[in-house]
Amino acid sequence: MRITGARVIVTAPGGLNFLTLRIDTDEGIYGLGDASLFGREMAVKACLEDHILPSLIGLDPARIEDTWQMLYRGVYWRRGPINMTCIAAVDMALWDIKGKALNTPVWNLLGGRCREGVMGYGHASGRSAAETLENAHAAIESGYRAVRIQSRVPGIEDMYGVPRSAPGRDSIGSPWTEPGWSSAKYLASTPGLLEEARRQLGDDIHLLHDSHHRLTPIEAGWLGKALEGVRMFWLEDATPAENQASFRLIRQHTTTPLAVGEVFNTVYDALALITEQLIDYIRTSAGHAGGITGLRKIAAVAEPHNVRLGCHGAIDLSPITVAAAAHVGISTHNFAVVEAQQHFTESHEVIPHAWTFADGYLQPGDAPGLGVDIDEAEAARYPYVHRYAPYARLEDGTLWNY
Ligand code: CS2
Ligand code: MG
Repeated sequence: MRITGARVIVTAPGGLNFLTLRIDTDEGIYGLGDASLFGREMAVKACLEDHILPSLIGLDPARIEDTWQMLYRGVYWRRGPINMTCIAAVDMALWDIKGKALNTPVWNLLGGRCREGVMGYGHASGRSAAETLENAHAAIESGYRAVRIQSRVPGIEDMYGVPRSAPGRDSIGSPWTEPGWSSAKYLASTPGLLEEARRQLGDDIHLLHDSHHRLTPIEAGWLGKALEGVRMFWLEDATPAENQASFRLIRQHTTTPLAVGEVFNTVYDALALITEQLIDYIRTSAGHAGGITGLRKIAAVAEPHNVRLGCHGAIDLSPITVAAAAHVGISTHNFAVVEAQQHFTESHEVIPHAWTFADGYLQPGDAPGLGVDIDEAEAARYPYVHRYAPYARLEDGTLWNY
């Protein structure tokens, strides 16, 4: 079998941009990969079309590891979100082709099932603690056993860390500013929110929370310590993690489990965090960390260090990345949970898939390959939307971590 063609399909169901890579072969089998990268998707498209896809023509699609190494080591400028998202898309498409050619689901090629289902966590957000907890109850009634609790901070106008489309303040066309962030106000209200969530939701529900990079390491240590009585499943992105040593400081102050890594794209971004057991969950996704191959490399390093995968899965990652998470999740021992935020209906129509989510668990399905497709007529109904993630600023106007 040989690769004969490759192209990128851009679509924006629900206003969120998905890039889908399709790789075609001389035996009529094609594979799909997710190349979405919120806010930088056109850079990924250019990198694929101008630099990577031409180099794939004529290659044997069965040589997944060799192709991955060619695109990783063979390119002088290694790592980075754009490069690794390109590699991710190619990798997912090649695994899809291999499964289709062998008429078996990718999870079977990865070693078969090692669990009955992949636990997913839902989002419960709101403009107040009461509204957030109402949504948490609703998420649990819909079947989730794990819920991320995230509320607007009293005294701060905007919700943090969730794409917002308030009329006139939307991110379409130019960056918008999320003003007035105050970690003091956030720290004053968050322990109470999560204590109330535990009181209302009981001990059997896994509670997660995302600080979304907003805290300093010592503030993160304080918050983790304040939450120990809540017994969180995890506290996510407590502080920006470029300086991995920051987590040594946090670890000294708290036993609250820590999750980090949705913005990481190789194992090297988290090597100290993993090998020194400074975190408990690594959040890298197949879509941004080099695909299924990249994710399995991270999982292999993480396993002996008691770190488990908790893949990023917000709705700006396409249903194809959800499929990859399901295949890796069902067949990888140290996989704990996947973010299973509900996609827009139109996203499922554009990208039909064999994976299902019910009663809190994701199932990859038994379709050959990744069990995904793209309806290009549907995709054409949702043209690209030039949109940005917001800029966060402190009360004094200082530019802060989004
Ligand atoms: C968040 C994401 O889901 C999460 O954990 O951090 O919503 C994140 O803000 C977006 O995926 C960024 O594109
Ligand atoms: Mg997050």
